[in-house]
Amino acid sequence: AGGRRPVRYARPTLAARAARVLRDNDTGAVITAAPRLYPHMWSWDAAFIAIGLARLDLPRAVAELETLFRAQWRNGMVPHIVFTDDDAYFPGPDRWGTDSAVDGPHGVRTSGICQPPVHAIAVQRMLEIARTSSPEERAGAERFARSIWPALYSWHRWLVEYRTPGPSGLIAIVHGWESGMDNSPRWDVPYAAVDPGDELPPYVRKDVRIVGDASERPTDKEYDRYLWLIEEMRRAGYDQKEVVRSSSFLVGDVFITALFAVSCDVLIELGTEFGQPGSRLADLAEWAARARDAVAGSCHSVSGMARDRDLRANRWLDTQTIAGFSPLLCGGAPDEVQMRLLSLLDSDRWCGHPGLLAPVPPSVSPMRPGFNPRQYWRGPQWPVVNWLFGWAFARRGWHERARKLREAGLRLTDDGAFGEYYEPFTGEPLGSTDQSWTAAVVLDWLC
Ligand code: 2M8
Repeated sequence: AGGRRPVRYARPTLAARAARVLRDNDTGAVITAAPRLYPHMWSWDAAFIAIGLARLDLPRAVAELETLFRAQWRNGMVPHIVFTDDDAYFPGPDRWGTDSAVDGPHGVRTSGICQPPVHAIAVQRMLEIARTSSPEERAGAERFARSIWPALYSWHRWLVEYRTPGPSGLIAIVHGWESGMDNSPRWDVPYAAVDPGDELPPYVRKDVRIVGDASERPTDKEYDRYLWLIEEMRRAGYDQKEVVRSSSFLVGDVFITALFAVSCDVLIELGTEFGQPGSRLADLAEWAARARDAVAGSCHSVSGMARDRDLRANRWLDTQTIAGFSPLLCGGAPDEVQMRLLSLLDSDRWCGHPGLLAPVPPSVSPMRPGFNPRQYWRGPQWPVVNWLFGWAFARRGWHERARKLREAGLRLTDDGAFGEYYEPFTGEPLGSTDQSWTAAVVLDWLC
């Protein structure tokens, strides 16, 4: 622990190392999210992994997303974990208890919640990459985009049908894990109302045995709440309507809503190109517009930052984190709000903080009380999040900003450790090393 970073790899070596991480994490069936800590397939990790793999082996990238979508639930949900038979991760499939869920998939074991909808973005990126390659790769990617489109559409429809409960129009999550930012301070207030009581079946964490320093992971108290929410869902038989009605955690997630809006746009582009039904394209346009309005409508009148909404307590959550910049991902906020967000992002409260090793936006502002530079989603920098902002900025035509984020991301990751997350001041890799999605975004930046 602690530390300077002696090594800086030159780009070709860094690319070779990133490729090796993806190869080494390949079990043959799936590419695990990380070698020891996460020995299964995670939903949004798989999307980023497919982007990185598209540079190395397009058929393998296609297979990865096909594996994920084979586990899609019959109601359309794409589950957040597709389990391998490795039992080194907790909670595994037995604890989730989804085998008897009415809408569960056949022949695979999965968790019972979802993760951010970035899959359409991955498919489009794979297509772009394949188009710079051979005619066979190009044809393969087009075949794939066409064949997966209906499944992507039904995944988006599920989010609208089951997860847009309130008048805010924000997409709701029923577990912090669905946000992908597990223990972000975004969720502290709603989690405070989650009371595990004394009915929580006993359990033993495995993550803290793998990550040497347990303080880089969520606390036991947080885990009790995570596990209690699973218990509630189990009791509801994973019936989505019932889960949304009864879960003690129900929060409109502005970051997911922004990603959903832009992913709907991407699906429209793909669907238009591949001749998908007009009625479905119209649905997507309507969903995108609604989601964008919801994101814009969440912005704080003074700071401009977008906010999550606690749908149980009916109030905005003012905690400022990286998710506050969500309108920059999808657009739709008034120009003046957008300008304010961009200058805030550049300021010393975020990317311009003089102490940062690289100007990558941290998960929480280093100036915020409670910022913790080593603890998971409470301060460290996450290369994938940086990739998402860079991708969105390029899409919005902000090429110079996109280039800067890419350079910053490469500066952060040129130690070649492919950390799950990084200490912003020293650049120390934290959590797992050889994390697949970190290797994948580095590959995308380098090519
Ligand atoms: C982390 O989440 C899992 C639970 O889903 C965990 O801590 O056990 C998050 O960083 C999440 O965003 C990520 O998808 C997952 C695998 O990399 O790890």
